[in-house]
Amino acid sequence: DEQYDPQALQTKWQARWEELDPFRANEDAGDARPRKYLLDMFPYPSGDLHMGHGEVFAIADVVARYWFQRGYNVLHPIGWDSFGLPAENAAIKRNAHPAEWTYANIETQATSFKRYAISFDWSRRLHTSDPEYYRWNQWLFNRFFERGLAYRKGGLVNWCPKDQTVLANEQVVAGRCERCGTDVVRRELTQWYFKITEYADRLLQDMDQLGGWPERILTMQRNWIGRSEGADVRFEIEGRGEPVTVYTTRPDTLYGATFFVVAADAPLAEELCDPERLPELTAYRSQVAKLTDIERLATDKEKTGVFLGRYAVNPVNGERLPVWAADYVLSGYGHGAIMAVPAHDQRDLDFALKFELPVQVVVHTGLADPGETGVATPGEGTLVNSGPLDGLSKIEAISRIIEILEERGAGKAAVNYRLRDWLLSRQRFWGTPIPIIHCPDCGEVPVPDEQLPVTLPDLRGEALAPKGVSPLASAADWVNVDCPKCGGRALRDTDTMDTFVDSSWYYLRYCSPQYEEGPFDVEQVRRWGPIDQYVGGSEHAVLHLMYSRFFTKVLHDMGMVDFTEPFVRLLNQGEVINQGKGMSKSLGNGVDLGEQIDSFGVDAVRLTMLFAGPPEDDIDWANVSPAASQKFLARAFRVMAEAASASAPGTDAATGDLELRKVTHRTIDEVTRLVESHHFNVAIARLMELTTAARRAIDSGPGAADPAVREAAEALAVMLSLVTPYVAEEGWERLGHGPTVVRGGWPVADPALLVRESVTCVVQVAGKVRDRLEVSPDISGAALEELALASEKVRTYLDGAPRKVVVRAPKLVNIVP
Ligand code: ANZ
Ligand code: ZN
Repeated sequence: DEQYDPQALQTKWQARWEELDPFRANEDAGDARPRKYLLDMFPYPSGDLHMGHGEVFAIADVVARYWFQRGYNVLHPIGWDSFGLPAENAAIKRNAHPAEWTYANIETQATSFKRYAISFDWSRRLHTSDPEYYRWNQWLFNRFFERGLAYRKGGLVNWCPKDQTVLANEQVVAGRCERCGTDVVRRELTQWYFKITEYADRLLQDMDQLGGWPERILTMQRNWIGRSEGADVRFEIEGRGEPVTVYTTRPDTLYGATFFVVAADAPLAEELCDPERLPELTAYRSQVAKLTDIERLATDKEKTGVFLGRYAVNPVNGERLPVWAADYVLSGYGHGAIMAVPAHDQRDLDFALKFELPVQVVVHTGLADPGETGVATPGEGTLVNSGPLDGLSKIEAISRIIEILEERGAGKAAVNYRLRDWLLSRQRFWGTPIPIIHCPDCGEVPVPDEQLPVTLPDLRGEALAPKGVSPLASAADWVNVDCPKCGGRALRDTDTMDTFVDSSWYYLRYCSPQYEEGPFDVEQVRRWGPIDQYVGGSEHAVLHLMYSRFFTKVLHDMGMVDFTEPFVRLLNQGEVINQGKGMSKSLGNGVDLGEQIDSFGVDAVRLTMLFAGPPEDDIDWANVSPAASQKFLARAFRVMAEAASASAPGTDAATGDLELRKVTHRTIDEVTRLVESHHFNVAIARLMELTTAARRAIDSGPGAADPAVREAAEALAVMLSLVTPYVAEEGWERLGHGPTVVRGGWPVADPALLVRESVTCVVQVAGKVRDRLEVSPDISGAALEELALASEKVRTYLDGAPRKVVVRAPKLVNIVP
């Protein structure tokens, strides 16, 4: 028979799919099929597709193709997240426009996606850098602005000196720019923000809808939101009319406060400072300005600070607390000031020991005196030296002190969040212009909806180089406009939006990508949303995945979507690494997806990606063998081809070889469950076993013409089509079906063929039979041992871990207690 020729199959079937367009979603309301919406995180067009893309899109494609086979009306769209810095840097280097590089790369990736056989509905393709798309970023910005959810404020922001732009907190990783790794500095700027903090509680609460998300991501989001409960306590400041409020999670320790600290960079520090000490404070502040929040909070950092020459008054005992300015208190957190309790807070203790401030124990924990050991005791205990709180436990003392503070009007229970508002402005060119006009008389005036989009001016090359202000500022005739309200001379806002705005709602646009009356057709989103399965990297845990959830909630409040969470299930794929390390130019261990495909064919590369392990695990390309995958595919191809030429479609399988039929139906049954639970690697192993069984039946069993062989080959074609669509299409066509295997129909296992013999295993404890287990004849020793030790009957005879377990699979387990 013919040889398996992957490249020939690719040429043939890619052209067929182009013609047949088999992956179109049907948006008609009259289509009664149940719908499924599958989404891959859309790519950034940084060049051609890389190995990471090869993995994530292969994973998602299995799910999509499974749903096609099951008869769903599937939405599986693709687009590009095409605004961003790299395009701009490339344009500066080549003296070109960022659009040239961007759209050329998009075409390259689109071509590669088609070859890679991903089941996209190409008619819904979108690019966020198209004015037809970013127009709606601006429209949404206007809605947020109207609702008070977009606002401008001055303050210290994270600044990347290399990219010459601000960064959101989420984009600062261990004090460095997430994109280029440069140390981030702090800068005072007036910037646009989205008020995500207003949604902090709902972002937490709605996590109970996210049972289909990895626990790890939920934990990261929970920590990022950082909700804590405690109290706001008001301290009078000597010589100042207004009290200063502090936030504390330990109001029970109020009697142990021995000093008071304000954030060095907060305006309050300057205001409270004794004029004589002002030069010292000013010098200190310039030092602090160089540090990021993370550095400032680091527990091992040497404590620094300046005494301001003032005193705060403890509201419960009237004690005078010296007021200091220090960097370990952050201006953007709580109220930017704290009561310091050195006995029970390590940072306060480090500070107290350095500056010789008193340490007062107020919670007796049974541990040694922190003033002597230098180790604070933050744990549970009994209150001492605390007047009315003495003898109470920590929890009791917290409620009691809050009552006392409330009675005196000196404080109240309070909740605090670590989450900050989303800093939106970027001083870069290749993004969505913020649709605001600054008028000297009317202030911030949104560009009226009917004048959107505000398109980017035509700048290229050097004009785009980072200058610390947005390149848009240099386009004079773009910047100078008439105020939409009063008609007077006014200026456009020259910042562009963080590109995470683009990706916060793209999944809604896919439901009606050409819609012109709004960002999306509400009716279509009602039909398709929310997304049944989202697939993408965990690097977006607190960025994209938090912002999208926030946008969805705002849109829900606007009455535009009827759900509050966008992604019902989330799958985070692992990384593709090589020789145990991430691929990089400097390590010289990069593997090129295109080259792998040229050498082994698309099917073999996809199979290798999916067979390497569970989708969540990293794949070390040094440990896998696309050549072996190709060999398997050649075997599967021959089984299908030989069955095809030996029998005609429609033969009655019931008359076929029973042994092979059992294998086929067991495989269908297991693969169905394995695909649904995303155990794709195990599903592939089962398909390999089925191929071997069919081969054996052809060579040394009933022969290729047996109806059971055809049945096996047809099931193989459909199941393989999820992973290796080219060889599956060819097999399916040869077996006499068509025009495509995409909707060939998922095979159904016959329950009568699933009964599997079992054997009885005897479990003995200390030589006496205590239980009997029905197990599969080919159970592994380890699995059998686990089963035996889990038996309730056995466990009543065990006291702790057994001393020894002897396993003779499948018939005997002997436990020595
Ligand atoms: C007194 C105290 C005593 C505190 C004690 C802790 C232990 P979370 O849980 O993260 O919300 N804090 C408050 N505002 C701060 C700021 N702007 N910068 C740095 N630290 C600040 O932490 C709340 C605790 O962090 C607060 O409770 C406060 O210290 C500190 F035995 O107040 B605590
Ligand atoms: Zn005006």
